[in-house]
Amino acid sequence: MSDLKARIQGIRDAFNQALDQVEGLKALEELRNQYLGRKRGIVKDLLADLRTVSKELRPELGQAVNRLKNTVENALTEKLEALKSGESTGDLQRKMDLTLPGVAPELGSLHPLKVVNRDLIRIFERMGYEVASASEIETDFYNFEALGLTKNHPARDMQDTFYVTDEVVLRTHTSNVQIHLMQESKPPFKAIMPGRVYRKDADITHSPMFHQVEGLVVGEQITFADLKGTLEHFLKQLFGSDTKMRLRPSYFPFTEPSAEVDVSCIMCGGKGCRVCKNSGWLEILGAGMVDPVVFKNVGYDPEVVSGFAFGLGVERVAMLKYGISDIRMFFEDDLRFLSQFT
Ligand code: 2NL
Repeated sequence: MSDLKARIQGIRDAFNQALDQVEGLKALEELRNQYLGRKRGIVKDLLADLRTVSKELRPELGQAVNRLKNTVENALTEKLEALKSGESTGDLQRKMDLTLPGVAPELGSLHPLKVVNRDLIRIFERMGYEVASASEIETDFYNFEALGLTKNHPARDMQDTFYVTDEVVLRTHTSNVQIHLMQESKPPFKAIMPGRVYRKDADITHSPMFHQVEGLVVGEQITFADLKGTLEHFLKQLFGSDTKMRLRPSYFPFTEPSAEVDVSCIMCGGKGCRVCKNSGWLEILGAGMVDPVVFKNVGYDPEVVSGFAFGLGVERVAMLKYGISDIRMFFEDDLRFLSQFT
């Protein structure tokens, strides 16, 4: 009797020792067969030997053999799990070379219009201008009437307006912002108005939605010389200090006098090339002294205050700066185009 008990303890010790030495799944499978195998497993043999034990001792020894069987089964299962997880990290370590350089994530970049818009705003902010904005959907009054563009004014034909209702339009310029600003504040001030504007027009240089930056300076004794000096400084900042400026007389319904502002060609420096059509000059801005009618419409006394205003198209500047020939490229979200501006 104690004979069998001692054998059970001996088997338990031997199993534990053997299990400690198992290093792979194959060796574990062999150990399982050795102890729990159906035919000649050590534990099976023990159960068979139980039959030779007396009836009185059988229950006690039977329980001992069962406990051994459970211990062996549990230990084998535990070891199997341990080996499996160990094996998978082993696989990973083999497949992953931690000394390889990493893969850099693809970074996005700013849209070219955003870059130009930001540069324009910065130049004016450094001159002390504030940045103003207002709604892109505007009443007829703020988009036209207050600017002196009365209902039957011939200049309304200059702009192909998108109408929402008879009295509400998609703004055709950012000048609506100037009207709101003048109504809300007292001179002197200087401000720029960047934003989206809309006109019924579409070809390689016109988009039904485009971006404008307009500027407005109002105070006592603001002169045409201020306009000239400001714009010359602005254009040198934008295109480089060698840039030359030239003014040509022009017409805008809300300024008098008005001027078209050219810069020496940024491609050839003024010698003449394909971009400037051999003229040496590029048209870049429209500007002028604010018409007294506009001041009257916002409750300013044109005998006391004067001012200048200007406007430019952001797309046009970006097309010239980057040599882009078709305005529609800005709005197609083609990565082959956009990724060139990183
Ligand atoms: C252009 C020309 C211009 C203005 C915009 C303006 C606004 C007010 C009063 C007077 Cl409220 N003027 N804006 C003046 C001259 C030219 O834009 O070619 N834009 C793309």
